[in-house]
Amino acid sequence: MQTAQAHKIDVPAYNAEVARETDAVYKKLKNQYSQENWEEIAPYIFEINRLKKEKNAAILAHNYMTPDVFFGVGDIIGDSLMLAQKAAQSTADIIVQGGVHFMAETSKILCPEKKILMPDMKAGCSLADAITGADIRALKEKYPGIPVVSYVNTTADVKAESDVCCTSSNALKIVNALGAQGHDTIIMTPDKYLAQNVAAQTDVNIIIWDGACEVHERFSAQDVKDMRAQHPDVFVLAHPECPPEVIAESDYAGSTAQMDTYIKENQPKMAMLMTECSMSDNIAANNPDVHMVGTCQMCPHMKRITLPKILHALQTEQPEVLVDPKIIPRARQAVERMLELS
Ligand code: CIZ
Repeated sequence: MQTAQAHKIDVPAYNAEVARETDAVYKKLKNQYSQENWEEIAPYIFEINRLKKEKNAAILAHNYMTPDVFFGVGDIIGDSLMLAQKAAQSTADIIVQGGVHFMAETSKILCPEKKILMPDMKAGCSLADAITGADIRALKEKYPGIPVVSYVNTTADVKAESDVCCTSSNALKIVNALGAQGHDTIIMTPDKYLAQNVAAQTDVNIIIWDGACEVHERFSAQDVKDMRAQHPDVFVLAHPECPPEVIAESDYAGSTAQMDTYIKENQPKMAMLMTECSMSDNIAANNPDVHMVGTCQMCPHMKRITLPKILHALQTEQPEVLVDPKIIPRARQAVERMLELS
C-alpha cells in the first residue's frame, strides 16, 4: 500500500489491475505525466473510481481541475453551471465537487436532496468573497427598482438576494434581456471586469461592483503583445474576467466552455489561453494538433482539490456542504430566472 501524506490514505500499489484500469487515461495524458508520476497517481484514480461505484457517487470536475482529476475521475466535466445542472439530472446520491466552494453551493441549490461533498472547504474564490448578501440588500436600498444581476461565482446568500444570476457566457444576453424589459440601468456584481466587458457591448447602463478574480486580473495586455512578438500566428483566447485591455488585445473572448468549444471546432495551429493553467493542459490533452503556448495563471483555490483529498472525502463522506433550506428556493429562483432570460 502507498500512503498519501496529506491524509494518510491507503491506496493499492500500482499493479497490473491498476495499470489496466487507468491505461486509457494515461495514453491521453502521456505528455503531462512521466511514467513515475503516473505510478503514484494511478492508484488514487483506481480507488476513487471503485469507491464511486460502491457509493453511487459522481465527481464534478470543473475545467480548472488538473488533468489527473479532470480526465481520471471526473464524471461530469465543464463549467460551474453545467456541472450543477447535470448533477441535478444525475441519479447519483453523492456528489463530490471538483471545484471551489461556491460551485458546491450551486450544486446544493440545484439538487438539495443529494449529499454534496467538498474535498477542501478552504477552496474559495476571490469573487465569491467580494460581496455578501447584506451588500446586495444595501445596494437595493440605495438603488430601488434597479435589478441586481449577480455572477454565478457568488455565495448562495448573494444569489438569494439577487434578481437574476449570469455566467460569463450569458451575461450580455441577460443584461440585454433586462434592457428589452424596460430597464435602462442594472447593477452587476461582483466582477468589475466582466461588468466592464459587458458594458462595452450594450446600451444598458451598468452600476459596477468592485470585485475581481485574483487569477484573471493578473493578465495584462503586455502579456498578449509579448506572446505575439514571439509567435505572430498565435490565436489568443481570453476569459471575460480579464481586464478590458486584455480582451481588446485578444482574438476571442469567452467563458471556459466557449473557449473549449472554439478550440475544438476551429483547431487553430497555435493558441494561448488567458485563463487558469489547468484549462490549457486539459485542452492540450483533448486537442493534440493545437500547440498551446504562453503564460497562464494558477488558481490557488482550485489547486487545493487533489486526488488524495477527493478520495478522503469519498471515504469519510465529509466535509458536506449545506445551504440554509430557507435560502435555497430564493437562490434557485435567481438561477432559474437566468435560464429563462438566456
Ligand atoms: O462558471 C465557471 O465555471 C467559471 C468560474 C468560469 C467559466 O467561464 O466557466
